[in-house]
Amino acid sequence: MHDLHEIDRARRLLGSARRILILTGAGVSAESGVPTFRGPEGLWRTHRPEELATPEAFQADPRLVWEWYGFRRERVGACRPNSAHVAIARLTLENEDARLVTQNVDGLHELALEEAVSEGLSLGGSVSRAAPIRLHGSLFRTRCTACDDRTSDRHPVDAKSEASLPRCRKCGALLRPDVVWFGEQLDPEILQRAMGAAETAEVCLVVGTSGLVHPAASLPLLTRESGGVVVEVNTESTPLTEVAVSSIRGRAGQVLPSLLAVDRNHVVD
Ligand code: BV8
Ligand code: ZN
Repeated sequence: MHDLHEIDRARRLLGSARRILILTGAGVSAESGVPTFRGPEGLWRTHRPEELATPEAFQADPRLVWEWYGFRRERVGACRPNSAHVAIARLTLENEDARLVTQNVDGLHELALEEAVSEGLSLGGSVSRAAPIRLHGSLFRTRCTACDDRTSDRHPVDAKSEASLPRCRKCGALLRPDVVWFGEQLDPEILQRAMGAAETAEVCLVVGTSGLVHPAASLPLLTRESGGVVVEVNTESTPLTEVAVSSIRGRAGQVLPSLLAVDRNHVVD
């Protein structure tokens, strides 16, 4: 059973804070059925994600890499946001000083936000501000390898042959998934926004990340260096546990609804 004392302490920290940064990783989508990177299903056939999610792998065998992204698109396309995604969407709609930064490319945060808005939960807050800052791109977007045209694309991928792979609607060149691969720089504007949110946050809530991939894993350190505190939710301890003032062992879908259901007006100091 979760450490209720720890959850209560974290609730107080979150309840008395305005400027909150939420940083999520694959663990927040685990209960939706999305395989994590380091979890048991992280392995795709005989390839480690770090091997396939590289420009070198795409250069060497675009058909194999597209087959992997096609598999993930199909798998993730059948998944629904879970109660952790919903709790986060509500907090970012309720509190205009809350920011969501995600490493996930599964689009489940966006789906949870759309549904919260359609349930009338936008409470006049601007939805665009509540939208997740996507550090590593999206499974459901493509980018042209020649003219850099970017577009959303939820179609199944035909990776039977190189000739059947997705092509650019503008110049006909080969498309690639619009994600950030290992060894590639993140979009500077997106990284700047994420670092800005980390520097000004009073609390950085880190949910379901192993904290091994940079620069994402350095954002909570930035919050701490800027005088804020780190709260972690993970089923296991991670390299970020030692920088957290509160680290809750539990599944995001079970912990976040109670952790974030903070009535801002009645938080007793
Ligand atoms: C870059 C998109 C400039 C593609 C991804 C500094 C030190 C060391 C290395 C580096 C460094 N700086 C740069 C590097 C290199 C590299 C890196 O970090 N390598 C790692 C492996 C050591 N970084 C880069 O290449 C970045 N680019 O820095 O450019 C540069 C370049 C070269 C050299 C210097 C500078 C680009 C990184 C982005 C790569 N793209 N994704 C795709 O998805 O296909 S990363 C991808 O993997 C995800 O987006 C995510 O970021 C990462 C997986 O991590 P998690 O999401 O945390 O998932 P994981 O499975 O690991 O953990 C899940 C956690 O959840 C676990 O802790 C588990 O316990 C927990 N959990 C499970 N279930 C639950 C749960 N928790 C709660 N509830 C549950 N139910
Ligand atoms: Zn093109």
